[in-house]
Amino acid sequence: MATQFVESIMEQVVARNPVEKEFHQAVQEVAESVQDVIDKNPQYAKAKILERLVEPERQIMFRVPWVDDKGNVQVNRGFRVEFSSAIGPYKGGLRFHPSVYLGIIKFLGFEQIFKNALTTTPIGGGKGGSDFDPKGKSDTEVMSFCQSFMSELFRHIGPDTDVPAGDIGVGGREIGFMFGQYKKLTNTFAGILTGKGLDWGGSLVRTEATGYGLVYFVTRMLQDLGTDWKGKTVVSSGSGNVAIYATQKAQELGANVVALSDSGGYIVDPDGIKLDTVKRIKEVERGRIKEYVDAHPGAEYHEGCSDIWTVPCDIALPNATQNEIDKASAEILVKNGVKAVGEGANMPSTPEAVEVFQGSGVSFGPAKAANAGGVATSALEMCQNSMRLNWTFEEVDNRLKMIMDAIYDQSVAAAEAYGKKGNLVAGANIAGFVKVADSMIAQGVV
Ligand code: NDP
Ligand code: 2IT
Repeated sequence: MATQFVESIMEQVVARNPVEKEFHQAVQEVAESVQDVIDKNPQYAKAKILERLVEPERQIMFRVPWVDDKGNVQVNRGFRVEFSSAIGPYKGGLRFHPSVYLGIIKFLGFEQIFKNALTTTPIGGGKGGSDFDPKGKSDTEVMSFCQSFMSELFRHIGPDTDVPAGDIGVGGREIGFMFGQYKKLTNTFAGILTGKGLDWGGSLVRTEATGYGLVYFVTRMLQDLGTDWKGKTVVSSGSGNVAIYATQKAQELGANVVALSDSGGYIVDPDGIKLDTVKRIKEVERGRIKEYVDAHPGAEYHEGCSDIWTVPCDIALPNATQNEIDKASAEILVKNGVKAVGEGANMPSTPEAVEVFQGSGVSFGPAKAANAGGVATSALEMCQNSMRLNWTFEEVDNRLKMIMDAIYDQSVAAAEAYGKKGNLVAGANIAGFVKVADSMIAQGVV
C-alpha cells in the first residue's frame, strides 16, 4: 500500500513534469518519508494533500531582456514558482545561475514548503530565479538585469503575498537593485524582499544566518554524539555566503576548518582557513578561491571541486550546490572517519549518498532542517519590517538559536513518533508536512 502510494505519486509527477529530474528527486524523498503518516492519518489521503502540494499554486515564467556594456541586447528567462501559501505568504530565495531551469526552481520551491514550516514562523513556500550568470558581469550589467527582472516580478510579489530573498548568485548587491526598481515602479517602500541593506530595512544577522544556523543545528547533533566542535577538523564546500559564515561560527566554537571550494577547485589549509582572506577575495573582489594560495603559500589549490570530499575530516558541511556529494564521495568521507554531515546547501547529497551516511552510523542533518536558519531570519526581517523596528544583533541571534533548537527538537520527535528514531531526514519531512497538511485541511479545498 505504502510503496504503491509513492509509485503512484511519482508516476503522476514524472508524467506532468517530464525532464525535471531534481524536482522528481525532491518529491520522491518527501513521499517516502510521509507515506506512513498518510497511511495512519486517512484524512491526509482523503484531502489529497501530497497530490495537491506537488502542483504549485502558481508558476510564472517570463522574458528578461537587458542591454550589456557593449550595447548588445541580452535575453534571459525569469521564474517565480509560488508553491504553497498554506501557512503564510510565499517565501524563498532567487537563484541566478546559468544552470537554472524550471526543474531546479521547482525542487527548491517544493523543499521550501516543508523547511519554512519547520522554522516555527508563518511563511509559505516559493522560489525563483534566472539562468542569468552574474559572474564576470559589471555592476551596471547586473543592475540592468535586476531592473528588468523586477519589471515583471513586481506585479506578483508583496509583503503579504510573496517575499523573495537571495540564494546562489543573489546577495546584497542584487537585492538592492531589485528593491530600488520595485520602489520606483510601485511608489511604495515595503518589505517585499529580505536580505536588504541594514540602513534600509534589512535585519542584523541575516547575512550570517544560514551559516550560523547550520552550525547551531550541527551543535545539537554533536551533543547527541557526546561531543562538540572543539578541535574537530571540518571541510566545507563552497566559498559563498553559507560557507563563509558557517566557517566563521565553526571557528569561533573551536573547530579547524581546513578546506573550502568554488566551482573551479578547492583549497586546503591545514593550519586553518584564514577567513579574512576568503572574505576579501569573495565578498569584495568577487574573485576565485584559487587566489587564496597567493596570500597563503602554505595552502594548496586543487583543480576540480568534487575531490574536496577526499580531504579527511570529522565534520563535513556541503555548502555549495545540489547533488555535490554522490555515493563515491560519501564512501570516501565514511572511510576517512567522518562523524557528522550538516547540509548547508539545498539537496547537496544524492539519495545514494544519504543511504551511505545513514547506513554507516554517521549523524546526518538534512538541508530542510539544517539550513533553515537563513529563511527563518528572513521571517524575523519581515517581522521587524511590519513593526518598523530593528532588533539588536543579540536579539536576532538568540531567536535564531531558539529556532534552530526548535527545528532539531521537532525533527527528532517526529522521527521517533513514526518509528524512525534518529532519522532526521524522515523527522524533518514529517514535522514540516504535518503542519502544512493540517493547515490545508482547515482551509478547505483551495
Ligand atoms: P553563493 O552564490 O554565495 O555561493 C555559492 C557557492 O557555491 C560558490 O562558492 C559557488 O562557486 C559554489 N557553487 C555554486 N554552484 C556550483 C556548482 N554547480 N558546482 C560547484 N560549486 C558551485 O550562494 P549561497 O552560499 O547563498 O548558497 C549555497 C547553497 O546554500 C545553495 O545550495 C543555496 O540554495 C543554499 N542556501 C542558501 C541560503 C542563503 O541564505 N543564502 C539559505 C539556505 C540554503 P562559484 O562561485 O564558482 O560558482
Ligand atoms: O534556500 C533558502 O532557504 C534560501 N535561499 C533563503 C530563502 C529566504 O527567503 O531567505
